[in-house]
Amino acid sequence: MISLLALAVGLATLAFLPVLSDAQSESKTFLTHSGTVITTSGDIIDPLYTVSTVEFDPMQYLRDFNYGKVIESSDGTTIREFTIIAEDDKIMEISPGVFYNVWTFNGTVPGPTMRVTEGDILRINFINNGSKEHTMHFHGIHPAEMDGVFEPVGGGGGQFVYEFEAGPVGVHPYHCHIMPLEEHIIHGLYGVFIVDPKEPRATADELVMVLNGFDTDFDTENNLYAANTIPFYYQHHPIMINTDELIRIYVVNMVEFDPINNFHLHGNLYKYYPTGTDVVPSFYTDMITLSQTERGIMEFEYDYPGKYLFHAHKVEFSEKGWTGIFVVNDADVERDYGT
Ligand SMILES: [Cu+2]
Repeated sequence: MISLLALAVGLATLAFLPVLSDAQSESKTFLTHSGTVITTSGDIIDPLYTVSTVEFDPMQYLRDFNYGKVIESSDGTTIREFTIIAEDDKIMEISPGVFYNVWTFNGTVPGPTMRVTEGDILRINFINNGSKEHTMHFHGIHPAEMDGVFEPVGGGGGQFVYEFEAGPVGVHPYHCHIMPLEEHIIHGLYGVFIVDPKEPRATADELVMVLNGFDTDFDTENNLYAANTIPFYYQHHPIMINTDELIRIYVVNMVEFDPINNFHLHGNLYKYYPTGTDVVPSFYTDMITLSQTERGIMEFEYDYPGKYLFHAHKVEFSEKGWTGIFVVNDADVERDYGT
């Protein structure tokens, strides 16, 4: 009888083991095997229970725009409604063998690209299913109480409705604004917010690139860099575009710790619209430099088909993952085949 009881207790203990997989040390300071004391900026994942729980496809993210659920109000104003859920317990294999505790908006890093037109009312039903307080802070113009700074939303299902008129025109980041801010950003609580002008921009093949980095050993230096989270992804999976077709990139720099990032395009130059707030470009260049949350719109067309690199010209970043390839197909050849 006693042994049966012991077996039952043992089985019950086993049944609880998966729960431990979510457990993380809250300690910010720990002793390494060599005796060094390290202060971290993040939680430590227990490697025994590390299993990737996030699937992310950078190719799909590239051209994935979320326009929300459209509601026409009685005065003709367009309301665009979104539901955004924050979580902070997911594990992502961000590079082969490198598992990282990502904090997510709607399950991915970056969160969804929200897209509206200037003057639309943006309504976000924000739900915090994380274990910590989180918010959504948008760059742009809105009332103070919609700024996502002084209104922390508690974990375990806390809710807040952000509602404001979208503006100004441009490309803006959104991110959590709970302290320590650095920690909430580097774990992945950010995304892109595009406000289109009422008179639409010219038709183009549109892409979103969030430049980000990951500090996988919590020493406040990034170990990996990327355009859209996965290091080297677009080098191994080139982005297909066409000659004589306008390409428009909404680029947002979310790299923390390093003061600057940059974006160099090969075999071409691009028109650059800082923050996207003007419809007249400020620069015609093949290199822009971006500080934290700096962003803009790049526009270009390729005359010649072929394979072209794009990458950080801060070489350390490109060698640690922030690099990719455009394969430019000859549009005329394709048209000939099509007729
Ligand atoms: Cu947060």
